[in-house]
Amino acid sequence: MATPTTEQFVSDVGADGRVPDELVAAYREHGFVRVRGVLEPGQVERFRAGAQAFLEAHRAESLEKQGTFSQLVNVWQRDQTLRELTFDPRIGRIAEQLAGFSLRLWHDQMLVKEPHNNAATEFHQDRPYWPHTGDRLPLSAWIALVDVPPERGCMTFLPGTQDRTGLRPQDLHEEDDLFEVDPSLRWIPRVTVPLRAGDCTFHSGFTGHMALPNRTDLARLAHVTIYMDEATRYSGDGHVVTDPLGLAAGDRLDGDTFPRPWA
Ligand code: AKG
Repeated sequence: MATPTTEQFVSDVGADGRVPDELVAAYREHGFVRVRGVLEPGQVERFRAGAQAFLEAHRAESLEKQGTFSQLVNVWQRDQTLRELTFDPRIGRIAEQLAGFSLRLWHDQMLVKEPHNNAATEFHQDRPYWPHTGDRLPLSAWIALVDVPPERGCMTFLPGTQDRTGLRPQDLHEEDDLFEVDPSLRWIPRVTVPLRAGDCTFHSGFTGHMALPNRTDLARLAHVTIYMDEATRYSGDGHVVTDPLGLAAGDRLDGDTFPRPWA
């Protein structure tokens, strides 16, 4: 597979709220794309202010404690402004267009690389962490609420790795872990994708990716909405989102906890 060119994996949203067929084809081939301007400037300002206020109030509850990022999960359940962002119908419909099937919300998360955190999020796949079964390829919308150049911690992707299923979960604090799990991934050309505020990347749950350290004075504010196949069932494995729900293995992940407000 050839390394994708910028024209192949970057696009604006059309007037009809859809992305071009070529971008859908690029997502299916490479496992990630960048969509410019999914949020209008006024929305960026409002959601950024909402994210900053939520972070100030809840930073201490971060799931991640090692300084890679402040990680606040399912903010949509606790903040009306951020709920509007997670439920954004335009972003949800683009996710369904890319996936090619109906999606539910798995969870959202605010991922903030604090100023000068100087720690990368190391290469990993997302789906091995999740207690899912019976599903087709899930995907995440990683929405930039500030400009995210490489020095502020944008993401780097391993194109075409969305077909590497079945690997054990990889440690996102260990630089080499993904490559120890699958040494063939080490030599794949890497694509680094800077984002302007209001842009987002979509990446599949199996696409290998990392995020660079934040070496700037400004916090890297990202809001990630994670979508799963509507037919996804619970595998029975532990996860912070499903642990409190009293589910049995094989139950469908649906209902109000896993909504599809863009439908
Ligand atoms: C993800 O959204 O799947 C990530 O791994 C993001 C990592 C980061 O933003 O530091």
